[in-house]
Amino acid sequence: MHIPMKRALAMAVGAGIGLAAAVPTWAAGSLEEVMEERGLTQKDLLAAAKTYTPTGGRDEYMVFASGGQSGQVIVYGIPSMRLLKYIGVFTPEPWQGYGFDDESKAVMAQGRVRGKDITYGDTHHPAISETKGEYDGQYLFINDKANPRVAVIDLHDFETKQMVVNPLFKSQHGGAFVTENTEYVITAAQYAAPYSQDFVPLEKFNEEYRGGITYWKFDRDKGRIDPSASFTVEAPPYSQDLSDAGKGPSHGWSFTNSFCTERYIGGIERGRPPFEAGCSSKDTDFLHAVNWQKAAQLIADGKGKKVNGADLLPIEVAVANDVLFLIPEPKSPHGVDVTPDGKYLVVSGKLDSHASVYSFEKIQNAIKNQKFEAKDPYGIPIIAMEDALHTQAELGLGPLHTQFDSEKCIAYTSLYVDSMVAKWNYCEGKVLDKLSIHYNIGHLMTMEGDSVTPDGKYLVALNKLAIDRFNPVGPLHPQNHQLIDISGAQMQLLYDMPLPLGEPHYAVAIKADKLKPGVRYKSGWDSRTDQASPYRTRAGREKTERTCDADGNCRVEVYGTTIRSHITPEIIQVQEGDTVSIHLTNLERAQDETHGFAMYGQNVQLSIEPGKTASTTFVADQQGVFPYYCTEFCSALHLEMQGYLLVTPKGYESEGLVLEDATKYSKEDYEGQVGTNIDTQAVIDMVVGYITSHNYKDFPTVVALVEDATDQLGFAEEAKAKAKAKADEKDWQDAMLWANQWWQYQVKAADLGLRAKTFLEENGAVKVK
Ligand code: K7E
Ligand code: CUA
Repeated sequence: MHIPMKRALAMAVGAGIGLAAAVPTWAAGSLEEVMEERGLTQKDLLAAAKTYTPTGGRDEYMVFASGGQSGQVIVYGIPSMRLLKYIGVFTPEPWQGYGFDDESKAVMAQGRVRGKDITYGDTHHPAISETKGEYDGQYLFINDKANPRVAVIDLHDFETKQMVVNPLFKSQHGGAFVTENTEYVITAAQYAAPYSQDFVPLEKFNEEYRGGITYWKFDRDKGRIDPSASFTVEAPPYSQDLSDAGKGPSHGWSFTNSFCTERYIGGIERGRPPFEAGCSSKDTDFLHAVNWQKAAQLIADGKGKKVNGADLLPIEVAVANDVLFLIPEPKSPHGVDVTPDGKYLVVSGKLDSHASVYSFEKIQNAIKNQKFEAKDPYGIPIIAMEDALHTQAELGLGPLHTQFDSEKCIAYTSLYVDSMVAKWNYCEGKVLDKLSIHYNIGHLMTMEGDSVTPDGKYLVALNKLAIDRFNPVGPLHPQNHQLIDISGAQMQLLYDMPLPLGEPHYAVAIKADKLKPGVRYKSGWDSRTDQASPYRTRAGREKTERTCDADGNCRVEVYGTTIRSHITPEIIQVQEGDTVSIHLTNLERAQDETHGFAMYGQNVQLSIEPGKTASTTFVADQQGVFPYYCTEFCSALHLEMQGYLLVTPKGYESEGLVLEDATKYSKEDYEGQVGTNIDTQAVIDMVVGYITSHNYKDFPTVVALVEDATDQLGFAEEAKAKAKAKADEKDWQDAMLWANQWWQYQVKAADLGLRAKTFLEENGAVKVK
């Protein structure tokens, strides 16, 4: 029954896998013909040439985009705009076992709010960790607006490692923004609320509702936020919005916008004008400037107070120590962005057609001279706008966010109402170019645009609406990321990418070669704690343990393994009512040989990447038969990667039945199989001969494949010994089955060997003497 597979394998090897050199036959039409047929212009072709990435090609930049209401992070490449990954963050992501395995459930449990599981997030602003203001590619942070949380993603494996819940806020939009060396991750409250968890009437809004800005201490050695070393600077109940950290000369400071400084509290149902009127009646709101370095010192000196167990720097203390200042900013501001040199801050008011450029130096002079125009109702000094302003530029309608170019003084600002991007000079306040986008741009992003040395090159417009850009898919449209070439004097639109996930809000792009993700875990690794798993299991050490307490509550612990193409154990028998934990270690070392684990009726789905140990725990509360299997098509015998959980009724007694195979094998079957195995070995030897006669050690990919193939051949030897032993006993049934298992390992080794050989052929390996 294995003949076709065997033949195919032998033929493929015999032909030396010549397929790679074949020329595709569909490319018959000339460029002109294709252009005419598809109605393409020269400009389209140029755009295509700038984005098209041939098979095997890599992108220059990697983008981490917020998945908005999906609670995820989306990873894609630039310039190809090819999607690479969704990272489960605040939302379960079954493909990754996220929110299903015990290890990631423990991460999600850190994000509980008032004891409740929150299984979605409203992600807004991703931030890459920085060293001296440069993206270092180690960590990614992202906030949840709806529930005031921040998540830490390790870019070593692109997995979410931690969630922290803000102990004071009830929403948190302005985050995550990192300081120059990722000392802190900054988040700001949005909708003011009492710090207390108790009911406080809206009538006490001015006195008891508060905003704030939180500085989450990041412990780089541990790769985790340390809540005990984090603190919040108290702020009035203005709706704090986006923030940015100072850099260079302004390092040590941070800046946070606000809106609704009217402190309007709505109430249409009480006959009052609505929020949107009451929150936009003044011509200016307040930019908050915070000396966080001094704030941290004050907290360390014990000048703060504990609220809900967290360190808070009260407004009075902040004001008395020159930590907190306000500066008027025009109308309903949204973005605040510090320029790469750290000298200026660009602020845009949604209801103002200008972008306002504030000078950090002027702000500092005003503070030094104690030159304030007034104090706000909470006693915070207000620096007059004209004392802080460097310049203003009339950009267009609805300016929101600003990003920077590699060229000095050049910035790009999104115009929400106009649906345009404005390129302008913020030193001189002069508009240089404008480009229409589709439609209603929110954030925009240049390559490494938040760092001290932006690369420019490309810009992505993160649009709120797609409307008519794509084939219709019902009332809920995809999002639209538009790629724009900004390398020339004039911006050129290159590509529209539909994103079928939540509203993107913000994205960050890093030079791809700064990322150094691993391809496997150390064997038996808990990827969420980044430590060896207490449940790690080695080959041959698989076991199932059942223990019961005095009350007769029983636990079954299964220590299992997965490797192509079997799950050990293949039969798990428990009793109705048992709590069952299954811990599986993927023994593979080969790149991309992930195994999954899904089970009927128990909401179980694991993703076990090479080296990982993942666990699932459930109560087997109903008797029955529950098949389980691997969910990744990992080898030719993937479908056979299966097993049974048998949940017996309480007190079940075995009837003493014997497991019997439905197919019987003879001595001839055994000898036939052994013959095949010997032929297969000849094929393997040939491939090995090819590999070892070339400089394969110069290719790490091939070295890894060879290691894995060597493992498989080791298993083949073990199976061969078992087959021989059974043959000596004249147990032809088991001898045949072990001989077949021996062959299965050979096939896997041959598959790996062929992959290695093809790689060598395609990558110019040379013969060694
Ligand atoms: Cu959508 Cu930065 Cu949350 Cu602006 S935010 S658009
Ligand atoms: Cu492992 Cu399919």
